[in-house]
Parts: sequence; structure tokens; C-alpha cells
Amino acid sequence: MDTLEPGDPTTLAEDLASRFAAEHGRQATGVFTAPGRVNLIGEHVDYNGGLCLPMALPHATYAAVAPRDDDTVTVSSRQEDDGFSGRLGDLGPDTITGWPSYAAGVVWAMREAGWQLPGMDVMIDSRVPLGAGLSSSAALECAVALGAAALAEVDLDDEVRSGLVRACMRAESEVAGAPTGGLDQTIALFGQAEAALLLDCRDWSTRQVPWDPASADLALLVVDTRASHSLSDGGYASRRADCERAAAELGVELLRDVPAADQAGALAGLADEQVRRRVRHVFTEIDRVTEAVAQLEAGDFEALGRTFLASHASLRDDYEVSCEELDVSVDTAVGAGALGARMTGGGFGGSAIALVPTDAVDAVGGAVTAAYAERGWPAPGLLTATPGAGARRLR
Ligand code: GAF
Repeated sequence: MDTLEPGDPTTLAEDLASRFAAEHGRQATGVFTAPGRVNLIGEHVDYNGGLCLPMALPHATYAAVAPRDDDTVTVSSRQEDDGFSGRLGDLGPDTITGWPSYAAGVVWAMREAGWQLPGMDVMIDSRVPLGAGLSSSAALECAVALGAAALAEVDLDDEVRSGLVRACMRAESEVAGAPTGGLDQTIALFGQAEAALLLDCRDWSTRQVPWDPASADLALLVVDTRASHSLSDGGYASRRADCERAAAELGVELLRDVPAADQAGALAGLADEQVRRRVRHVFTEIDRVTEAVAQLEAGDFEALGRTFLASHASLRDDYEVSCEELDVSVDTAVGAGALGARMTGGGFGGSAIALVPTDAVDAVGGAVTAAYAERGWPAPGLLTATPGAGARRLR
């Protein structure tokens, strides 16, 4: 039922290396990869210092990279007609536009952070569905970051990876104009196969949490609504601004810093009704992540399904980042046998996830596809998500 196969990483890397050699007339130094993700739960809380539980997908982005003799940076992609070429010293928020912001922008941000980088040629291939809310942007940034780090001959320990997370966030925020919160880059650079990553965005500590729904005859179905999804068109930034305003009003740096015992009073004290609902989502969503981890560790997938649904309702009603396609996907999936479902990622389109008995995956996918057809919407993309590996060098 997968509409986009992740492909075999070794084969994809070899193919990209051959194309790089044909295009540039020399061998790539290496091919690097970083995965897309689904966030199981913990949405719109990363920039509030909250908890998230993402999982890396086997669908990944690949970057073939080689240094140049001059100070030029070029990027090209097998998925895009246009590319980018510019001099290292000219890279910056005002000089890179479009998709190359996420690639050349990272080279700029790494240099800003003190990395000594040469001019370079970068060629991209991606199996992460674009614009589907599965973090194709962070996968691109992180694959390029690993390639650039290799050209600087720096080994990748956890501290270096954390620095790369920050550089990728800076590229996304300052060059691409999407002030995102770090969830996507962290799972791309720290994810591991067979596990979800419990990420504490206050101190950026991480813990691997086993994620094996197949052991309970369950699968995670991803429904790509194909509804337009952009994190740089204002909706995302305005939610973030509401949270920052509320934190200032409450006298804390991050909404996570409001102790549980003070949260009811804090909510009651917020003057603006919309801001109050945004903050209620943040408080309750962080609690749901803790609950979800306990449910997972107890193997209680029925309870986890209910937690998914509560998360979706909160994102729909309090945070207002869902859309009709996401709501129909969630409701239809549950009506057709899913234990629970929710939007994943930034919202405003993108994808939903559903926890589905393995033998009902086709029926649930079929029901969602039929619901879309009834409304005259283009068919959704469907894939069953298994945990993939984190970012790494392939050759
Ligand atoms: C997007 C952002 F990139 C993340 O930082 C996060 O805020 C997410 O939306 C919502 O949880 O993926």
C-alpha cells in the first residue's frame, strides 16, 4: 500500500555517487543521509521547552558532497529543476531563496558557528515526501550538515551533532524563514532504528523509547493529506508568538517552566481567550507525552490510541492547527478500526498518523481514500511507518 517506497539506502547512495561523478567530473567525498520523521506525540511544544516523542522514518534524504578548489558552493537536486551557486562569503539570509535555503543555508549557519568549510558541490536525492509534514526540510538540512562536517574532517560525537542541530535550526529560521523548534533536526541527527526518541526540549536531553507496535499486531499508518502545508507563511510563527507572549505575561522563560500546581491559576489569569487556549494545549500536550511513554512502556496501545485522539482534539480546538483533511483522516481512520489517530508535525495540512491493527491497515487506508473521493479531494498518500535509522555516512 506504500505510495512512496523508502528505497535501499546503499543502492540510492551508489546511484547518487554515480550521478555526482557524471555531473561534476570527479568523485564525491562521501554520501550522507538523514531521515524524515513522524512525531508520535508532543506537538507544538518543542519551542515551549516541552517533551516530544518522534520516530525516524526509513524515508530519507541523501547528499553527495565534495570540496572544490575555489570558494563556490553549488547545490542541485534530483527532485528540483533549479539549483544554487554562490560564493561562501556571500551566503546569508538575503542571498539564498527557495529550496536551497535549507541546503546552502546550513553551510552559512555552520560557518557562522565557526566551522572552517571549503567551497563545495552538493547533490541531493530525497525519498521523504515533500511538503507532507514528514520533515523533508530537516532531512535535507541534516544530510547537508553531515556532508559539510565531513569536509571539515570533524568526528561526529553527540556534542558535534548538537551543534549541527543548532546550525540547521538557524538555517531554517533565518534563511528559510520558518522559526521552528528543533524537534525535527534532533530526531534526524539522534534517531535510532527500532525506537522512538523521548526528547526534552528544555535541556535537549534524549532517551530512546522502544517502539514496536508490530509486537501487538499493530501498524502505524501515515496519511499524507496532500493539503498544502508551509511553516513559513505566518500560521506557525503566530502560534509561537502567542506562546512567547503568554510566557512573558506569566513571568517564565518557557511555558514548560510553569509548575503543574500553578497551571490552572496561570490559565485563569491570562487575559486573552485565544492565548489561553494555546497555552492550555501546551500544558496538556506535555502531560500527554508523559502518559504516552508510560502507556508504551506498559504495552497499553489501546490507551495510547486514546491519548493520540486527545492530542488531536487539543490541536484542532485549542491550538487550531488542524484542517478539514486532517480531521476527516483522523475521524475516518478511527471509524474504520484505528485505535487512535492524530495529526503529526506542524499541521495546516501535512500528515496524520493512525495506530491500526495490522489486519485492518488496508480497510482503514481504503476508508480514508473513499472519504477523500466523496469530498472530491485528491487521493491521500498512504504508507505504513516503521522506525528508520538516524543520520549517518553511507559511503
Ligand atoms: C514542525 C516544526 F519544525 C517543529 O519544530 C515542531 O514545532 C512541529 O512542527 C510541531 O510539533 O515540524
